Amino acid sequence: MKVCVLGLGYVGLPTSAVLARAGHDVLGVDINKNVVNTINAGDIHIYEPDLDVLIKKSVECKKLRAAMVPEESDVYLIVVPTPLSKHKEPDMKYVNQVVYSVLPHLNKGSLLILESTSPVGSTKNILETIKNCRPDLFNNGKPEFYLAHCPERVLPGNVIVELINNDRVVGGINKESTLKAEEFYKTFVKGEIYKTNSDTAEMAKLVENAFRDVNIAFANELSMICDNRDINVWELINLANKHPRVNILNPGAGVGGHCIAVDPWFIVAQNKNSTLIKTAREINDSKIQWVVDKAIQAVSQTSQKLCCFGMTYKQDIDDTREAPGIKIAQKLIEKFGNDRVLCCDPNLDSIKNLENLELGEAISNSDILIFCVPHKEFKNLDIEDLSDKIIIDVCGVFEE
Ligand code: SAJ
Repeated sequence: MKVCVLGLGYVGLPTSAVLARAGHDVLGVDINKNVVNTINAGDIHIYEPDLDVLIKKSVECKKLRAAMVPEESDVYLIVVPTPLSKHKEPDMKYVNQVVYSVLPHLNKGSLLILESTSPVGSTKNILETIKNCRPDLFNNGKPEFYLAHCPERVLPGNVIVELINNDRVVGGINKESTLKAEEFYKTFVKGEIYKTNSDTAEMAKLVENAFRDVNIAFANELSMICDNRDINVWELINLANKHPRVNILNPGAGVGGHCIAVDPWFIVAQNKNSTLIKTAREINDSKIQWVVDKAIQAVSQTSQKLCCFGMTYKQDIDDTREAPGIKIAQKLIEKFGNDRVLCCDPNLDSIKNLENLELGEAISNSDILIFCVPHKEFKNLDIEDLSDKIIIDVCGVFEE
């Protein structure tokens, strides 16, 4: 099939590569000219294990090419960002833009799939747009094309493996669309494909990430409750998890990344009753300030220097999107100034607007060490060697 993938980011590019490997003729579309040129040269603009080899091969054997505008295809996949507006509402402008860009190319029999994480009702809204602009694609009010939502569910760092092996949920605007989308995913997915309607598919993705956020909030709340008591929260969670039906997640410096800290707001924006989901978001966001306050309380002399360790949004990756460590460092710099606040992340070459010190140098130059994510390099440190330092370990680096 000829497949047009709209958006060549963290999910769209690996998806294009996997589709090309499965034998489809793939056109990747992106509004960024540099991205298009990079892909056409057989290179990549994002890091993801094994992606470079796959893209190079797909481009060389002419199964994948990139362009700035879509072309007539059998399948269109929308994989563009759906960011959060400053009012914490989903911003659908990129989805709307690509929908308008494919409208002239749609035919009777075309399959259009929305993969971007979207608020409930988004796929039906696309149907309305098509109805208004392309009435020729309807017969007695019935669409003669196929339209479905199939949320992406991949974990950054393991995208290629998960794109193929994860189970998928597909939800069409009607039964025919669901079946058509299922048939398409079966050409490259080994996991199970579960069929539902488009509203449920949209909500499933939001709920998966909200579930995780609520559970992390529980762990974060516990860590704040246990602080200043003779209770080590890590030991506590470990003990509670011995119960056969309890599985508490890990507290940390806050929740980062582009999914878990964002998607639950899509539910809150549409539902005034989602008190628990909203509160969980607030607890996880507040953890950042809590860490900052703890660091401020630890300072007893103006000569002391503080260092934040771990500037990515989680351990052992190089992605800094919404990283709590960066926010903590920025707040501490506001309070103490650039000279007294240092940063260290062995996974990053540089950190935007912050100086990144090598691990040994960072330790020897600071008095108060704040660990924000448990990178393996930090776990290898011997706490005995740090006995002259004040350690704020909010992510369990030194726990079993
Ligand atoms: N975190 C904790 N405690 C924990 C687990 C995570 O504080 O016990 C923090 C992490 O440090 C990080 C944040 O939560 O800051 C998110 O990390 P994550 O590993 O839970 O999730 P992401 O954002 O890397 O990827 C998630 C995945 N969703 C789930 O695991 C439910 C992935 O499957 C989704 O496809 C992806 O979001 C997405 O695109 O929505």
